[in-house]
Amino acid sequence: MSQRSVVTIERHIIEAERQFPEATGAFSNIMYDIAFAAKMIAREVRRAGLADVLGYTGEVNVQGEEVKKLDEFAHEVIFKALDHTGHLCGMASEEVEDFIPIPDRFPTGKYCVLFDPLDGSSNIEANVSVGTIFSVHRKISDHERGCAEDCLQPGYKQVAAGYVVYGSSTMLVYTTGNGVHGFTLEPSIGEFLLSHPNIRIPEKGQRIYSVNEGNYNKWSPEQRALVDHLKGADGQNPRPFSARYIGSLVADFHRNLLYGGFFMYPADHKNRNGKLRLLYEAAPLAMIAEQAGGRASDGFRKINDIVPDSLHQRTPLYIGTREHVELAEQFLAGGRVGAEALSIEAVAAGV
Ligand code: P6P
Repeated sequence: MSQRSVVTIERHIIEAERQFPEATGAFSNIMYDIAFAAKMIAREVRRAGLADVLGYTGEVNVQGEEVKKLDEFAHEVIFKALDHTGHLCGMASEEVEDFIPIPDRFPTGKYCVLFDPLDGSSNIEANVSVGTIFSVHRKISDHERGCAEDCLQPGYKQVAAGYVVYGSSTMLVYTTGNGVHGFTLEPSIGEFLLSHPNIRIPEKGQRIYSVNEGNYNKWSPEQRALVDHLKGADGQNPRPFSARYIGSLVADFHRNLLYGGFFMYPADHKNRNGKLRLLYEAAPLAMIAEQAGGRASDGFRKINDIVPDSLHQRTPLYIGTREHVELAEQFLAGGRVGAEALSIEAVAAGV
């Protein structure tokens, strides 16, 4: 019988909080509330095959996408789990165009939470994994209760970041800047149990690249050269990568986090800033990737150095195994030279 104790996410959060004597518990409560919302969403996602849940509300969100009921449900669950607690000064959600103030009837606090309530929801009807992504910042504005300025912060200022992947099991993965920890939901008791302590992207992990190659003709020559190199089409890579693309950011990222490899959503001629959102998709995942020993950039600069201008601004994203993201940056800078200029070791390693 294993002597390893069962660590719930609540216990993990409390033990982490004890490391900060000045902690008021507000931050811990936010994490509990997010975990609670995740359980509620997981239950509905598991039932997504039921006719009464699927289908469209007929409304359109800020992304111009028809809103599936589960998107809306997930947004409402997270909002209602957090709006009354007195710990937040506001929120931002993929589903809502503007900054979301705390309702006047509730007190406010010193944190704000940004979230994508159900990323990849277009995959739900195909039973493909989907996810929730969240980012936590401290209040910085002088506004009495909170305002958009509190959300418009660069990723390096995040105090916590995480995601929930609703797949064959439901996992919540988060960091507060002290490593990355994964919890798997045990549905029979309704608890997230620590299953992946101190996740690190494997140093010599799998050589996987993840990108929608259907956009190849819209990419820059440098981006095309990169992907040609990754699959050995340029004759300069003795160890071609494998391609994996789920089309669901959280699922693609989660695989890279555990196995190695990297995910790309490049800019293209139509979308000069790519498709993914900086504040509640790229930045939280970038904090996790960096905490797990990986790297996240827009192809030229670290994601978490980008100072945002608007809540829903987009960014190209390259994220995962550090060496792989750095290789992408070499190509995008146009600085990639032929194999003859690389060290013998690098060529042998198929970098
Ligand atoms: P494409 C899902 O719609 C999403 O926002 C991400 O989860 C995913 O990585 C990306 O878009 C897929 O986009 O253009 O490849 O279908």
